[in-house]
Amino acid sequence: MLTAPTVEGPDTGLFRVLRDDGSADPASDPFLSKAQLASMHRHMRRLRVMEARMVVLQRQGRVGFYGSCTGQEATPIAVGLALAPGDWVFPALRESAIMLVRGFPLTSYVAQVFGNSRDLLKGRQMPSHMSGRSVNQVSWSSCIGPQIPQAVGCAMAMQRENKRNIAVGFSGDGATSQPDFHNAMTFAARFRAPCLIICQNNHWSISVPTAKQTASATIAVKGRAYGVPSVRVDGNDVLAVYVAVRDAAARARDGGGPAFLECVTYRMGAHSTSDDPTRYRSNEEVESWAKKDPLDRLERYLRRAGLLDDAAIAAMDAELTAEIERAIDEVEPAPPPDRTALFDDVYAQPTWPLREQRAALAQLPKAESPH
Ligand SMILES: Cc1ncc(C[n+]2csc(CCOP(=O)(O)OP(=O)(O)O)c2C)c(N)n1
Repeated sequence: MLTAPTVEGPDTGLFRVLRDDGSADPASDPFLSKAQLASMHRHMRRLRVMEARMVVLQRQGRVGFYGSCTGQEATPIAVGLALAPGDWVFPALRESAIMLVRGFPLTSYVAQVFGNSRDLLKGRQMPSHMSGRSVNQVSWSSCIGPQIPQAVGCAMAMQRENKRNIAVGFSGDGATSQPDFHNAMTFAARFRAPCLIICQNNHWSISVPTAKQTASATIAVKGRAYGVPSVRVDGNDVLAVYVAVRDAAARARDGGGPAFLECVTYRMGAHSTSDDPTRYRSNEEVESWAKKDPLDRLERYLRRAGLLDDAAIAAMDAELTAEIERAIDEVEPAPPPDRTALFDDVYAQPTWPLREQRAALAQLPKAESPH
């Protein structure tokens, strides 16, 4: 009676488009136009260059913290390109850049990292926990998990309003061991919510390897019991993630219900600037994943197709670096947020105790407050 489940399916395989030699599998190739491929590549490269710069700013003491997604760029970029305006994004820890793909200004993004008066969030969130009303993206939840049921709830609300939009909720592999993941799956399936739940399996939850926190054969099989169609995707293959998200999103929009994608990838850098990964993982492991780098994979494909060469990459990097430096130069000198902004946005109508406290704070001599 008791045997391990062996049924093979899309949740135990690995969906790929890009082959190791840089060719694309014609059976799954989305045949994007040259302009679409160029945009995809530019976004990936911009994210890589920008995050390297943000980590340096933290090391120089100019910003307090940064959490990068280096090595995992394929999923945020593919998702950003596959979504429609009006769709909602509930990120986990490494999907902030979807905002940039969907038109959020780089200067506002960088200002959030500085947390000064140019920051739309008024310096209230930790760096990297950006959100953007203009692009329907909520903040990282530092608490692991709650964004997944929130995405499902948002999808259910849009379903009731007969909208054709979807919500995407992200998790890491670690977050799939949290109760919130399972609550979200139950509700998503039962109510056929128009949502995608996407797990970026980067093999580590800070210092805990995936194998030490789940006995599931894959993360994607976790969708089976809930009745959520689930696909295991090569998360370092930007074309594969794009196809999987595009198809699942179209199905959800048409009333076909939710989907669960496991994007298999690797966090090349530290968990955040507060972490030292050399304490818990081997150089050999990191080097083996470096060979599967998502940016290299796309560039191999573009070079083979005659769409990219060394000179184009060098010119692009110079342009992107200049763009990022301009954004930093523009926002870094801004003063801190006004201290009384602390009381903004707490209630639609501030209560009298808050009004009094705000006035009292404004009276304090500047030297007595940190700002
Ligand atoms: C509820 C909760 N428990 C623990 C933590 C501490 N913590 C922060 S990030 C993290 C690991 C998350 O791992 P995963 O979901 O795999 O995402 P990744 O960081 O790998 O992208 C943990 C345990 C937290 N923030 N919230």
